[in-house]
Amino acid sequence: MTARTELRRVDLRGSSPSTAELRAVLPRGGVDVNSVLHLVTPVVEAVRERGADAALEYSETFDRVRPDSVRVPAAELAKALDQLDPDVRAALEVSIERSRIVHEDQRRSETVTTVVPGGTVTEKWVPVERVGLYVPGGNAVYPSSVVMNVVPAQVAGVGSLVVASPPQADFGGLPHPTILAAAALLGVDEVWAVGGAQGVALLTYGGVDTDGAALEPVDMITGPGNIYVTAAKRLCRGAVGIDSEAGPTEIAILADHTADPVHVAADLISQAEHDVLAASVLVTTSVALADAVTREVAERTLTTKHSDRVATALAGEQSGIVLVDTVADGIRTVDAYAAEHLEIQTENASEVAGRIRSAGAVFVGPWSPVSLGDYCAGSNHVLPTAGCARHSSGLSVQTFLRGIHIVDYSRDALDGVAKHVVALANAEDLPAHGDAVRVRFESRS
Ligand code: HSO
Ligand code: ZN
Repeated sequence: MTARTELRRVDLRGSSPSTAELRAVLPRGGVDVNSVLHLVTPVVEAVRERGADAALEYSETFDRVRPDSVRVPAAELAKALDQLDPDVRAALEVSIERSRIVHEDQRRSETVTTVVPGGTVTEKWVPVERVGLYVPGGNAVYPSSVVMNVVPAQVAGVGSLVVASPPQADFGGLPHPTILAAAALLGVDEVWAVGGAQGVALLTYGGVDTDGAALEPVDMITGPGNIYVTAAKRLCRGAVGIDSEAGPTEIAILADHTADPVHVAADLISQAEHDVLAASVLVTTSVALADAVTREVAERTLTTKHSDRVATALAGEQSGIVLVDTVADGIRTVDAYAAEHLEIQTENASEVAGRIRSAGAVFVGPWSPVSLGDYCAGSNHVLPTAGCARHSSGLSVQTFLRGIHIVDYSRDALDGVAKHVVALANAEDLPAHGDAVRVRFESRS
């Protein structure tokens, strides 16, 4: 069955809404992660108490397959890489290479600040020791996401990496072969066949594999997943670090009369293809463009492969066309929306892009579609969704680094500031803090 699609319109022309009003009227969906916490809590608890045995039982229930072991044998990784389609391998190699170039430029170097003579604060950057990268299975088999998670972690210097992905009944209880091949191509040799909430819990608490080998817990988990995975990450946060919570994907396009409606329609559809909850939003100054995009989208939705999914996503309350008076109003609108992906299809696109304050990633002009960024731009495609771009960034080398301040003051440097430390300590009614400075300068007899 194929459905016709009509993007709903929000007409903001002639009004000047505040940021809060904009957030209220702009299309936006959302998933209620809290609503599944009660289902996920017992899974996390069972894995915390009984480790891999419990995780394997849940795999049997939810994935309908029980892998022989959690750890995927090295021979299976090699075999998957061997059998990988050569075109896909070549494309992954380009994706990895471009991603490495960009992420290598994100490396942080130590800074030493001399605050006063004899008083320095050094900031050094230390990679997280052990990271678990969650890779979904099911419909969404994304080797590109393996690249986007692994590359920044490797560039940051993370010493120990494990990829976890659900066992697939169709592949004898192993994760999808393309995921295994991507891991092998990236030089990741530790892959676990475990997914869902039980996968997140096993990464967090560790366990013992069927052959008695240790499944060591990780310090941090990154990577997208469904609502249960996200709920499990929320529950395990603290025991492990997590990246931001990934919601359904979003594309916003800020366009004027110069935009090509075919490009705009194709790009709106491209991200709607991910999920019935995906959001595709066009913000435009041009009614003629809005009309042309509406026609194009309806036509293309009929023939695109995942027609029903796309139609549902585009007809959903999270998608639509927003009409604004000027490009400046459009900038205010997309800033309030804070899209995961924002395309700028206007006159002077790079100048407009330079004025954007909130977006996970910005794609400038007619030759930088989001699909390029999904695979081969060199940028990262793990980006903040649901308006989190107002306060968060996408995955980067920084995600996997911890900054540590090293405070090193001499006697004179401490003496020079001692009275201020004592004054602030007294103001906070913490006199022992002041004493800890004062005793150092008192003569003891
Ligand atoms: N657009 C998705 C990433 C992706 N696209 C993976 C294709 N494969 C979220 O940024
Ligand atoms: Zn995508």
